[in-house]
Amino acid sequence: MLTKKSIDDFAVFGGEASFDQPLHVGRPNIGSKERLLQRINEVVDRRWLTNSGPCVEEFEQQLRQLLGVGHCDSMCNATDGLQLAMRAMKMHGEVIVPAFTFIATAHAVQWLGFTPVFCDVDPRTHAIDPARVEELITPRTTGILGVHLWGQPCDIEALAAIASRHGLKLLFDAAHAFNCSWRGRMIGNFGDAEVFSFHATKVFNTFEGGALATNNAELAWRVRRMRNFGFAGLDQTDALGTNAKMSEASAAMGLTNLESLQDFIETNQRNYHAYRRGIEGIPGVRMLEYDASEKCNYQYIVLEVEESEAVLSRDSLQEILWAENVLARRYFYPGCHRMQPYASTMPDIGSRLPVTERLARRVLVLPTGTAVSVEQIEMICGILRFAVSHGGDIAQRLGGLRAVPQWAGRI
Ligand code: T4K
Repeated sequence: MLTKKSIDDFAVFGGEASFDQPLHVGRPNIGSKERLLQRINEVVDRRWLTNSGPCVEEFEQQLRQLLGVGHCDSMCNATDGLQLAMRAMKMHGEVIVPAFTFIATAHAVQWLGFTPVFCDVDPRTHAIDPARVEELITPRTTGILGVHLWGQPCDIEALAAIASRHGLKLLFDAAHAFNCSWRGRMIGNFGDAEVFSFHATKVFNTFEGGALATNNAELAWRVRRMRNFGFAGLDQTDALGTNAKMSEASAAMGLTNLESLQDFIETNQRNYHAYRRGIEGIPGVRMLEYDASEKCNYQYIVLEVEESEAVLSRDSLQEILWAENVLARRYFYPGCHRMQPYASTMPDIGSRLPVTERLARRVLVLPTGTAVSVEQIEMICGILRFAVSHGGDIAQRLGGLRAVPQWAGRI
């Protein structure tokens, strides 16, 4: 129950915070601690800690089954998985990526010495806009790297058609899309390959980790070798490789969390509906809706704030929430193109990325997952509703707070 009666009660103005502990976006979901510790015990007893041990083998087999895909190879994280995929697919030159994504997508391309070419996104889904992709293709383009942002599949059909028309490779960054589907088929089966993240903050985690899924046997074979320094036998490498292997401890976490995956998703779904009820009708605040006819992990609660209607900006709402101990995040502000090294090498690119620029100003992501209860969500929504209903006064006071010089309290 929201106890705030006037705007003086907001923590940002000196009132008591609504939560005594911080609520994080991306608090890890963790399955049975007993099962995990039992598995770790077995790992230690076996003295087989990494390099395709039995936990990794079993984990990969379960992933293949869950996704209905031919090959699914674990990785130490998704960033390395993306790099391995691009190298194994023989991409080079320019790779088209959305500008509105986590920076890892762009950095993976740049790290390989290729050029990420930033593409604008669809204002409705926030995913790479196929209509814009085609305009960016040059003779140097070798691939498209789409991102299933927030777990919503890209326009896979349109991207596949463009890739095939221009002879380009098609890779998907599926970091957010584990256990999601497109037209009834699991993500992991599309493009030349798809890469998942199992980072601690994802719906399903292996501490750090990821996986590359593909139905291309030859590509999978190349990736598996590259993942282990390029070894083709005990004493020989047959190509340049790196170390992108998952450890047995991470796979033990993966096996344990797979047993609870459906519980995590049900909790996320419950939270999503609680947020929908709580956000509905707040002027200027819109929540991203997932397609109920597809499998979805509901891991991200994504708001868009229209300042002219809410009277408060997204940043003001974030400031209010943080003071209340709700650590809402401005993912993916300010857009990859405005982060280094890209901001220096392509300083004027923002003008052709209007949707990215707009979303980077408007999007706010709220806490969910097994660490957040429905009561807490109702409280968060209550804070937002109360703040927006006093938007004018709050904006004025926040403006006043910022106008006070740093030294003012000290004299
Ligand atoms: N592609 C996309 C589209 C991605 O979103 C990501 C990763 C990648 C590729 C690359 O995947 P990996 O190589 O990581 O497998 C976090 C994650 O570090 C990052 O993995 C994730 N995307 C991104 C969306 O979120 P930050 O910079 O926001 O992390 P941080 O440290 O601020 O943590 C977020 C919140 O989670 C904090 O409030 C604290 C909380 N937290 C975090 C950790 C690690 C916990 O409560 N416990 C924890 O153990 O990037």
